[in-house]
Amino acid sequence: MRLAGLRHLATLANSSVPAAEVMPARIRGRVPEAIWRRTSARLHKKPLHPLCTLRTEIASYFENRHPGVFNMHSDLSPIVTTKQCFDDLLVPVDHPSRAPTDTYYVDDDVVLRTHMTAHDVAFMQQGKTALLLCGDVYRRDTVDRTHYPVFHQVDSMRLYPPATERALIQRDLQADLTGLAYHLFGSDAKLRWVDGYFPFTSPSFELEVFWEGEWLELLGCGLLHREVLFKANVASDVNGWAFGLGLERLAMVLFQIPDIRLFWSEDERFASQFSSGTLSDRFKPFSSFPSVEKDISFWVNGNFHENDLCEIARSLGGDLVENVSLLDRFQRDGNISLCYRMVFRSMERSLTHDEINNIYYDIRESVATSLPVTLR
Ligand code: FA5
Ligand code: MG
Repeated sequence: MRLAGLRHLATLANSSVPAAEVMPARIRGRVPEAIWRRTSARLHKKPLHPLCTLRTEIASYFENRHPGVFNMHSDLSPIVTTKQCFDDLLVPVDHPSRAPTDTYYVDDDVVLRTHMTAHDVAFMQQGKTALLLCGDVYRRDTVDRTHYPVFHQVDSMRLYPPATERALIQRDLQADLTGLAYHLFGSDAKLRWVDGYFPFTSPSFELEVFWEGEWLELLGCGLLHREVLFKANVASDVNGWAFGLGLERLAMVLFQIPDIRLFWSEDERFASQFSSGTLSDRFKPFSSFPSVEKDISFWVNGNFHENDLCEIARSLGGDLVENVSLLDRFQRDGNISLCYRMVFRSMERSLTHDEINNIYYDIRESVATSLPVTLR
């Protein structure tokens, strides 16, 4: 009964997200409260927010290039089934991305979507032949400047008339995407295609842009796998492409935003810098406040996963946690000892040592009681 209800929620293609406060406890399931609160933030729909600006910029690029072809959907609920998120997309049952250390499970077969591609099969089943989707996606991950457990993606899919040659579809896909990259980075941008791997596309590619001395991954894409099209009830002589890109890393580069936590800042000094709502906005850091570092060392007794430590640090320290990284690892008498450094910093103010000590001791206590480790 309970699972049936959740599955129903997960399959409502256009259901909007209930605010966290009204989300029944049974639906929150195993997802931490701090993560649930993010499901109602909808930064990609917040006027003048850099993620919203980037979303509309991408939508208008496709609208200009192919008038009336792509409709953008930005209000899909992030609660999906494991079938939508993984099975329909041929992600193997033992694939690491499905593990509870990487994915937020609401229940055994209901998750917070880890990518927007989770919606593609349902739309194809409804007969849609072209899509642009934008929304928040959730992944348990490490903690640093470019990783946050919630980020945003734009995903797209297009099916072609029966018997269209696959080579032509691939050329079309790559032309649309290099065009998008030139639109975002300027017509003199340096781009390259590299081979990629996704279970749901074949062949698969990644597009990279050379930016400030580094090749940066922009997006993943490919021709939809025959088996996925079959699951979507698409005729056997119809083919198409799909792509997905992460908005935060792109926005960090384009707007010069140095830390991914800033997208969640309520500080006026952040918002006020994006008043034009165009790609020409540039972020100037309001100031850099000093960091406070705390180390935690423990013996590992069982199946320890770094993401669990990061989750505890995020849950108790919130956005004050800037980085969690392994500092030292050694082995004695067959036992493994790990030492992690946690860096705390506010984007908005100076931290006091008392404040951080309190968080630090809460983290220690939670680690000692909920992870398979013995503190040293
Ligand atoms: C996917 O999520 C695929 N669904 C993309 C796709 C769609 C491929 C359709 C083919 C066809 P990936 O896990 O690589 O792929 O993520 C896509 C983008 O999201 C990456 O290029 C990156 O920009 C961004 N991204 C991934 N992980 C994070 C993270 N933790 N924080 C911020 N951005 C991230
Ligand atoms: Mg990737």
